Amino acid sequence: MHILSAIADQTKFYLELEEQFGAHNYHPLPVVLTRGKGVHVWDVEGKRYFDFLSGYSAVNQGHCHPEIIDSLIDQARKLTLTSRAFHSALLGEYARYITAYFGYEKVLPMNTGVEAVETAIKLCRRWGYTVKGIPENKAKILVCANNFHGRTGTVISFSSDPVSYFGFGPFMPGFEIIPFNDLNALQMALSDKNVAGFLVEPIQGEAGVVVPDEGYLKKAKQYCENASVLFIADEIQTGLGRTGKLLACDHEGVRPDILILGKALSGGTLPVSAVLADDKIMLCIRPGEHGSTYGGNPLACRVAITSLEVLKNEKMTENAHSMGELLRKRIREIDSPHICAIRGKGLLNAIVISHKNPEAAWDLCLEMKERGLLAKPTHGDKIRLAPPLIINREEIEECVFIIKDSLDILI
Ligand code: IF1
Repeated sequence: MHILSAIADQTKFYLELEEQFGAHNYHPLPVVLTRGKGVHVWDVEGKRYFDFLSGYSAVNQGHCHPEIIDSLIDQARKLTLTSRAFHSALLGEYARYITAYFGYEKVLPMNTGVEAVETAIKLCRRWGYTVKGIPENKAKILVCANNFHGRTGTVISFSSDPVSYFGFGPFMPGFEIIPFNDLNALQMALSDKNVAGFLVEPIQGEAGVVVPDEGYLKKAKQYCENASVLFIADEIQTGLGRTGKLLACDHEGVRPDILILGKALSGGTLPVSAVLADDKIMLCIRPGEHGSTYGGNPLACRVAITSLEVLKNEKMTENAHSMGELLRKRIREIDSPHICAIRGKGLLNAIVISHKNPEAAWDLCLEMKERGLLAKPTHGDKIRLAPPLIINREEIEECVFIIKDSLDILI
């Protein structure tokens, strides 16, 4: 049966509406969602699915978490935005809460993830000039091949993926791409005295959930320290319990000099991101030199506090750890010739599909959708398995059955 013929009328209507009036910058699965609760979402036909993408880790706490939504609504009725021209009663409270939560002296609030990455880059450069003494405009930031840090002009300037950067030049200078998980390459690159920072995803998400060798992050941090270079962790996707620790860096006891958070900081309700650092770094930026209209707004502050509270109170990080172990164990037991790898930490996982048909991973995702599980392929052959962190044992077992049965379409 041709795939499109299986698409019901209502769904078709919305797909066409988007196709006609929306920019064509995405290629989503043909499913139109209207409702979410916990680990589930429902489409316009009323069909229920397990969400194995979790908004790319923005809904770690589960869809429409009742306490997060209560905070959102309650605060929305009181005050939503002041701009930073005035103080709000919530910014200070939030700043105290999040800095204590992660153990830093200061926070700089932004909105989207990429804005927080931009902020970290500016902060690092500024520190490089004012503290490290790098000559003006010579600061260099090391990044990793196959990185994903967002979509702005600066950030795509150091992407190694042509799909992200091609046709969008000219590009921002001042970055050097080194291989990920390669300590020798890092060591060599650090010999340049103008290096101010090393920006890294502790586990590369978009690259297909690439987990570095044990000890890589710890050694990398040491090398950076020895070279007076800031270790900047992009934990936008890996942070907030996703990998079975509060931060992915915690797996190796590494404390980044600059920590970047986003996504699940609002439990999927609105864009809330943050940059955390100690005074000696953060105070390099002075009044008027950086900011954002919405950054640190009262609604975001209130929602972020609750999102962090429920993460801790409901032990979601611990659950991500144990459910992740179970998921990988069960997937390994499937023993299909078409799953050539399962990797990940906690509930940030990917399977790699090997098949003569290059569309196999996409077809498998369509089949899983028919059977009630939503996941999305990347780079053709990888499928991310990243449900909300509140998923339980029975649900994992049920989902593994769905994946196992769906594999039958790959003959
Ligand atoms: C898209 C991927 C995930 C991120 C890290 C910064 C950002 C992201 C480590 C920027 C964003 C998203 C954005 C989304 C797809 C998605 C993604 F597949 F592209 F790689 F999650 F894995 N740092 N990741 O993962 O955050 O500005 O979007 O809030 O289509 O761009 P943002």
